[in-house]
Amino acid sequence: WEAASALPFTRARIGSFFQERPELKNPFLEDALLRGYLRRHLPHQAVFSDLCAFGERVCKEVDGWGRECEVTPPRLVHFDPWGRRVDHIVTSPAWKRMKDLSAQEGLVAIGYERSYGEWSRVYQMSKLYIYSPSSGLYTCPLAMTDGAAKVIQSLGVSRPVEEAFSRLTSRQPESFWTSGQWMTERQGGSDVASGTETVAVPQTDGWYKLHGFKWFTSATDADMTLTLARVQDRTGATTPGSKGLSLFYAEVSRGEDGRLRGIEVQRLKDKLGTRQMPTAELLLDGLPAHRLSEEGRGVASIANMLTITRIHNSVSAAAAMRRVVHLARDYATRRTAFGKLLKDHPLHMQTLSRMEVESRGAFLLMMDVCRLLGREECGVATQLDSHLLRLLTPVVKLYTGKQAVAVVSECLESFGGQGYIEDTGLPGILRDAQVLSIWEGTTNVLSLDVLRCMARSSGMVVHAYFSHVKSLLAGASSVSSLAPAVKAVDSALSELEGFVQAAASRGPGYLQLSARDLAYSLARIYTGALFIDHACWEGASPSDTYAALRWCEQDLCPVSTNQRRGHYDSSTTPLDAALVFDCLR
Ligand code: UCC
Ligand code: FAD
Repeated sequence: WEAASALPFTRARIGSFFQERPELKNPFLEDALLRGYLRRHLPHQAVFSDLCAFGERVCKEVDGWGRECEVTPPRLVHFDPWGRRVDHIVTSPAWKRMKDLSAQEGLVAIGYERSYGEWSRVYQMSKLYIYSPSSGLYTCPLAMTDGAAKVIQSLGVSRPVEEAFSRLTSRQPESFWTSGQWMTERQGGSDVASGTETVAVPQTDGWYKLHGFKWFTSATDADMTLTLARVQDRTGATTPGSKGLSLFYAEVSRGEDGRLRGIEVQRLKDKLGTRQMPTAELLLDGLPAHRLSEEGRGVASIANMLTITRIHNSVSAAAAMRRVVHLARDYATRRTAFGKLLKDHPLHMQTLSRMEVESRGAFLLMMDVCRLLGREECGVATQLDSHLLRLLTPVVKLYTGKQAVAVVSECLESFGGQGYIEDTGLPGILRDAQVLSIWEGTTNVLSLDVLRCMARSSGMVVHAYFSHVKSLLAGASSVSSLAPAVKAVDSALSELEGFVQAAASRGPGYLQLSARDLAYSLARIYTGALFIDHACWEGASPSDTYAALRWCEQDLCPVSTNQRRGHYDSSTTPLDAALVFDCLR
């Protein structure tokens, strides 16, 4: 050392210990539940080979691109050097590679090729689940692309949108298009019916020109979009509310002068997360558009898109949870504290196992909704399946969106201080998770959607829910190791049934106050039944049983608990408001 210190020049010594980083391994091979689920429901060698190869590509190649998207966010160039307005959204090369990869891997196409019949959606979403946390948020344009294809298919693939449909579902990178979904305006993203000011002016050729301002438009580098507007009559008048909204198709293209046709990009949003992806404010100034829906049927017609994007949201939520737990588990085998690896500290393992249970629950609920979607699209859905799909789509979106924020936040702590350091890539997962409960319908708005769909079906949706959960439990009646879980779900189901019957006579105010807890109860009970059903499968492992027991130990029916506490009585409303505004006394 003395000899070294005598040297006139030497590099600073900063110690010899460097912590090994958590390693991302093949996310397909690392996921016992995903592989078990597919072995049970979709035991096709070609599917396994494809997912295994894709998982390898994700961890070796794509994850790096995702990181590149994060550190090279999009930027907006308003003017060219000579002062001409160009509105170029400049994205990273990695973002463009994601587009090509999405086509090649069939990330949208698989859902429309239907090579595996009613299980095709499960296959497609398994692939997206592996991809999502490494995708640099490219799953956002893919969700909207899938949603747009679904809307076009449901309304009829005919002129002028048949080319768009074939591009949205193409496996050829040079033909593949992505779509936007422009619904939100300054006055309201939840209350679209009141918030939409955009008008559609009829043209002599049957097309329209749109004039309005879209306040949030994500992945704005898309090739086309679906959007809502109010058709003007000859006097320039429009119909207010939901009945005045129609659905339009528009291409995002440039004229010979290089300017966007009928669009000005006002600015890009400065966001907490999802920074990899451009989200813009757009002035529509004569955007040429084709009316896709009947006049006044805009919301009902875009509902198919909402179903698809909400399911994609749940896939991303479940995938974010899976990814952080995967990395935390690997880190626990590399990091030493108090003389032993983290994995040998029982309290640390208990913490990770609780997150594992949450992430498994999200996976099972999300996959079941994908299963139902696949059945409906292949024409094999029973009425019960269709009711369940309608009910569980908002439920899975709202529940997994919230779970993702909680699990990812908790999980960052398991990396200690490194979980807070930007260039580990970990904080970005939390920032991105935060949006999952906001866009595509906030938690409250979706809870109210659950109420509406229950109310409008004259009891059919509720009946479908109860009878399906009961049938899942019946399959486990003779499995003694699962008895405590079965008992817990069964009794929560009875409480829920009691609540639904009693609440019907309490009026809309009472029901609205219960909406969020009701949606959570629907999610937890149904997921409990799915855990039990999966643990009964002959290929299940002891960990599947343990996870089922653990899930079912929580309060499965918070709506009943809070009803007993009087949380939905009308007397609470002024008290809640007084509490919130207490500072104004
Ligand atoms: O946020 C956005 C994009 C983000 C980027 C994409 C991310 C994708 C995931 C990526 C993962 C990485 S786009 C903006 C999303 N915006 C929303 O989700 C809006 C939230 N607000 C609602 O959902 C509201 O409940 C509304 C707008 C649907 C309420 O509208 P109305 O007109 O007041 O509602 P009504 O009267 O209940 O519904 C009108 C019609 C009815 O049909 P008919 O007339 O036949 O009775 C309803 O049954 O629409 C039907 N309908 C539905 N049908 C309404 N909602 C649904 C539904 N969810 N499913 C089926
Ligand atoms: P508000 O509707 O004002 O809601 C504010 C609060 O009030 C919420 O907590 C909500 O739950 C609550 N609330 C509202 N109504 C009720 C009620 N009846 N009862 C109880 N509580 C209620 N939109 C697009 O159309 N296209 C896009 O591509 C797009 N991309 C986005 C990207 C990002 C990153 C973000 C953050 C948003 C994006 N959005 C997009 C907009 C998004 O869909 C809306 O922000 C969202 O739907 C909420 O609407 P809002 O912002 O108007 O909130």
